Amino acid sequence: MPTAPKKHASTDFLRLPPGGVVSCTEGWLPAEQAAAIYKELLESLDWRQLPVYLFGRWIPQPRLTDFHGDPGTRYRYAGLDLHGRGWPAALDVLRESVVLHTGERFNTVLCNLYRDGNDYMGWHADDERELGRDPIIASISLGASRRFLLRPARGRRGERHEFVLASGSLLLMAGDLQHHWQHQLPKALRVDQPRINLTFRRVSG
Ligand SMILES: O=C(O)CCC(=O)C(=O)O
Repeated sequence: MPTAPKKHASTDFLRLPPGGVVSCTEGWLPAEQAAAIYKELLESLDWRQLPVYLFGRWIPQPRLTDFHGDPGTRYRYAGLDLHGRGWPAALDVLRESVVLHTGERFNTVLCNLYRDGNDYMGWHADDERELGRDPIIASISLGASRRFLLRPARGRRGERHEFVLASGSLLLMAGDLQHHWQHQLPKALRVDQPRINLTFRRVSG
């Protein structure tokens, strides 16, 4: 049985060995702005439940997704082949803000809609080739608060860690985190409201 994760304050900075970094900033977007963007994206994005290829079979993703990026960008994971075709205005404004905040020139965003606490994302690392060796990932949360967990990747030792991601928070993952740690957004059966997550990534090739 894994031990209980170490809980972190919603504004915290973590170093996860050997060279990973996670930071969480609650209230990065003011509450009113987060609520307005949440409503706009919920209503305007093209939310779909796409099938993914995992463990040798095609299964519906346990959440809805949409993808945007600069024309010509391409992101592939779990059998999906996603192409950037430009930016809806609301996402472009957020992109500019995270670029200014981090200095990273993000050119895509993967949008996740968890309709309620039954929707989730399983353990994984963002380690696709097009993200490069040590990607910076900027993740904005909107809507219902959900738990976000980190654990050492297979073959490594260490504690589990937990953040609660509230609406308007910004989570950053950087350094070599994606090589040595995995993350997930578990089910939360008491949550009956939707949550949107936007993960800005820089892809090449
Ligand atoms: O919804 C979240 O906060 C997690 C998203 C995530 O892990 C991903 O897009 O890779």
